[in-house]
Amino acid sequence: MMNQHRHSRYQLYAHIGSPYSMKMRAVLRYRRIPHVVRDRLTDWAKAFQNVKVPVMPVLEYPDGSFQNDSTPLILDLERRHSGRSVIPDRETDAFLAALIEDLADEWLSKSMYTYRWAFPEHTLWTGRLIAFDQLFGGGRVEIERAGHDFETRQVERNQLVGCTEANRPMLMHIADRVLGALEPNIPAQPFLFGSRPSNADFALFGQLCQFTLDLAAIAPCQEKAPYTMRWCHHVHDLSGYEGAWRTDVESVSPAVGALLDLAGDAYFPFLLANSEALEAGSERVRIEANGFAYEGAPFKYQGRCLDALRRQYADLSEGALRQLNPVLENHGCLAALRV
Ligand SMILES: N[C@@H](CCC(=O)N[C@@H](CS)C(=O)NCC(=O)O)C(=O)O
Repeated sequence: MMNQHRHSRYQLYAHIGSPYSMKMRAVLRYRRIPHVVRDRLTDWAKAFQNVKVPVMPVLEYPDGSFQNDSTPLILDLERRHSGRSVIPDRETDAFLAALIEDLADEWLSKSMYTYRWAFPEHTLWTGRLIAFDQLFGGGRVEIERAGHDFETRQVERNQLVGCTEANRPMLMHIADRVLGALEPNIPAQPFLFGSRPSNADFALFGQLCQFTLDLAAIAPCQEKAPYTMRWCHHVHDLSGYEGAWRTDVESVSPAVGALLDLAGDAYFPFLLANSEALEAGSERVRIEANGFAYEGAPFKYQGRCLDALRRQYADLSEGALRQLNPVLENHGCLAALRV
């Protein structure tokens, strides 16, 4: 949608407590794409009027048009700006990065939401701090009133997004698996596909950087994964960082295999069950994995995620498929991608 306003820079409507906002801000900073960040509630109202689905972040382009949804936004920025690309140059790595980006955005996000909104002893604290971010002024009374309203709304959504008491063990397991995949590897190799950050690294970072903010997450995550938590503070601003994609003699980070195992064990079963429920018109999705269960409502958006991954898989070259198929098979990801 066009707008009369013209800016020389991108405007990112975003906030600190939004994982996808932090993902986009980190990509813009790393890529050195000139932008400003608009993080007040009053700014968002304008941004939300200009997009179909009112979710954060929203990016206003220099020509005055607006878009949101971080995954396609990152790809669009790749088309518009050269240099410091975040999509791995190897076709096989680019596919794995897209898969891991999806896992972070759609599955790790449920752990993030649970840590934030499903521990009742902490939600008032979080609501107030997010209201402070949104208002940044106006006084304590106003912040605490707004914080209470925000907390109430977000806690009510726990049921909808699957962050229930019954799902908590599974959602804590997902967070532990991701931290367990990254922590032993980050000190030697901070990124997944070489010494350079990819869309997958930024997506993981978006969710994980929230674990540095929320009371329920801080202590256990710092204890289990101190380097990964510290890594988040670096990834917030990699504007001065230089790295390279791996060479032919270097392998991907061992974290990639561990993340693919999680995708094979639980994320693909969830995506398949979700798509089946959508097709059958059923109101429940239920999976079991690694001794844990997850049950929730189906989502059309995640149905489209599976379709997009399958399309990307179907578009791979013969050479890429020869290399990737045994890897995907090994980690339990192949069957869901082949249709
Ligand atoms: N797929 C979107 C997801 C964006 C999203 O869910 N944003 C959250 C905040 S992090 C949101 O705005 N939720 C709606 C709400 O809070 O009303 C993306 O990658 O950008």
